[in-house]
Amino acid sequence: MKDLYTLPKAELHLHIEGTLEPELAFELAARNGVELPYASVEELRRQYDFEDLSSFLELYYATMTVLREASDFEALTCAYLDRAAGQGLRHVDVFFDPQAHTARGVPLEAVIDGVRAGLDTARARHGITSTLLLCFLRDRPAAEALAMFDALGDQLARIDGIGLDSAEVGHPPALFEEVYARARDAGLHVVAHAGEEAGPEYVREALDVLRVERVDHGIQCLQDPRLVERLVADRVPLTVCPQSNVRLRVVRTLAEHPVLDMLERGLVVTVNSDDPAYFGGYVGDAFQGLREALGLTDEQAVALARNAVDASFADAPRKRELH
Ligand code: ES4
Ligand code: ZN
Repeated sequence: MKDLYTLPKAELHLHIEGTLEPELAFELAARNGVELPYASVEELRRQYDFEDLSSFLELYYATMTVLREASDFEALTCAYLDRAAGQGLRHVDVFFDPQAHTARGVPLEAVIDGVRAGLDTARARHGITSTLLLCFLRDRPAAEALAMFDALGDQLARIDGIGLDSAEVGHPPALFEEVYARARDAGLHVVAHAGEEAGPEYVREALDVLRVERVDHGIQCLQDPRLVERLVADRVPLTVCPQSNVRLRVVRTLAEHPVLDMLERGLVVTVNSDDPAYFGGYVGDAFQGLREALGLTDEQAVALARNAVDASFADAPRKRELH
């Protein structure tokens, strides 16, 4: 059997703020004089028993307040990539949540400087290539997303695409039609979370109104056979995150996760870690978990890894190199 930790992999659904391990959170809290409402690393880790997406997001946003300087974002990004390099990561399309930082007075430029510096280091140190995707928070007003996009200025050239994340139910994709149109006009890649907690209609809207190239999560498409047919026919990649789905109680157990059925039905499925510091594993762990819980075969593992390279935003020569 293949070693799933050395199998070369691309990761397409990874929130950089979701790679913040408790140890680094406490280190940065001390450095920046930020008070975390927990006495220790252990106590923070004990909070990682989530009811649903919103209970996770509450902790996610609270803990990331320790990130204040460009150097903090650089340390975060380097730590993630050093770790993921040891699990076979070769390329990553990285999400970040700028509104969660600018709302606290951290300049967008500092965030991008730090993350980009970390990505450059990983390229030099590990040969890992990457792109950077700016996510809008869907539970904040669409006008705020639009204002941020219009104010990007010099920063526009430093991002490769946009995404849409945070609390899904009640915040449908169509609210963000305008900012997606502008991003597409600017030549950016466009993706969106849809069908994580909300139903297939959110996936359809992301495709029809936002015209996304990939759907993040998307697993609720299974409630609608005609939508599944469409996703198969149009070869729309889905960035599935099995561990995340279990930890946020979207799926009861890993053994019941539909990801391999989806693959066998012809959906262009990829496997990703989402917020690895919070959900118990990096991308190699995600593959290994599927082997242990679902009997992932070597052929399926190779198919998933190949789908991720094809669906990534790596440039064409790099994709050929990764094949
Ligand atoms: C997220 Cl798992 C998930 N879903 C939606 N938004 C997010 N932001 C970070 N992780
Ligand atoms: Zn996500």
